[in-house]
Amino acid sequence: MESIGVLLACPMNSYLEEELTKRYNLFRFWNFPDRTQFLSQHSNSIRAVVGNAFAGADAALIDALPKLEIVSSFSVGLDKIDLGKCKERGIKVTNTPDVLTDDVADLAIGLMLAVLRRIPQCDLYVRNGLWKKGDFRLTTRFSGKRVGIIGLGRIGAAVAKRAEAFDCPISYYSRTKKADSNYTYYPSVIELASNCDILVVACALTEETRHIVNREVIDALGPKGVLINIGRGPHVDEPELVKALSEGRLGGAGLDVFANEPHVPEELFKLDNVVLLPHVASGTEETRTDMANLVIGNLEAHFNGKPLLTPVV
Ligand code: 8YV
Repeated sequence: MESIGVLLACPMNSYLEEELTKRYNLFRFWNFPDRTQFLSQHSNSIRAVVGNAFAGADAALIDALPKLEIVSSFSVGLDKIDLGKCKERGIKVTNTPDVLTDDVADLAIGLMLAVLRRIPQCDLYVRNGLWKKGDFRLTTRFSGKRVGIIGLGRIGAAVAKRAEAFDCPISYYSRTKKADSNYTYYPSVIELASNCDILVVACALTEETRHIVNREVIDALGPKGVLINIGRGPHVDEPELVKALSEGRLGGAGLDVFANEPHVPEELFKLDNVVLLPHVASGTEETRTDMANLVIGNLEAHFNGKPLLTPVV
């Protein structure tokens, strides 16, 4: 399959890159600063794009690749891919569901504990020698807190399962009530936020869910409430979040994702009630290898005329 051209949208995983290089004629998009020139030279040989949460295949890129057959994403999220355009053109799309669910849900619980029990601050307290001067201040219990989840898909359900083990009552918002769930359903995010202590964003990013956490929702969560975002930055109105945290209208936040990664609003650095992570929820050796194997498996299935492993479109 040496002659099949595959475009890797941005650097994402060295094992994936090696395996793709063994199998395909791999173009690393970031090595070509003049993209117009690159596309005019190579567009006819590219039959697959591999993207991730940061760079995928937008309408312009799809339009520029007349031979594109498949977009295989190294992510479960599909927000960087123009799915409508892919459908129109008959381009297949795959992602990496399931393999990352446990890690992302683990990290969501980690963020809840980190924010409420102030784990990063405690660590700094010891490192900075402050313990010798006195005990760390009291924090807030996590067990038993009411956890509200936006989006009860694979990841949302895995967060719920873990939070249940901490005796947390679970409620959720989704477009429709899940017939097979015993958790409390709220038909609006405002109602969910008004009735929980910790609000978790775990839904897909679409036009409907962009800014699903807005000022009203933040105010409904309130000065004792905590927001956990393991979805996408644009799920949250970030300037409103920063304002609410700074003004004490929101109790705290644990954020793995931001509106304009890797840029994080600097106002957040000064705040003691936030824990900030560099989009690492799926970032374990084990999961990233599984994700890479899914990307490769999907490409191989496609180019060998076999059923895709995790088709989206
Ligand atoms: C990754 C993600 O951080 O799966 C997703 O949607 O956001 C993450 O797993 C990313 O795609 C890895 O580069």
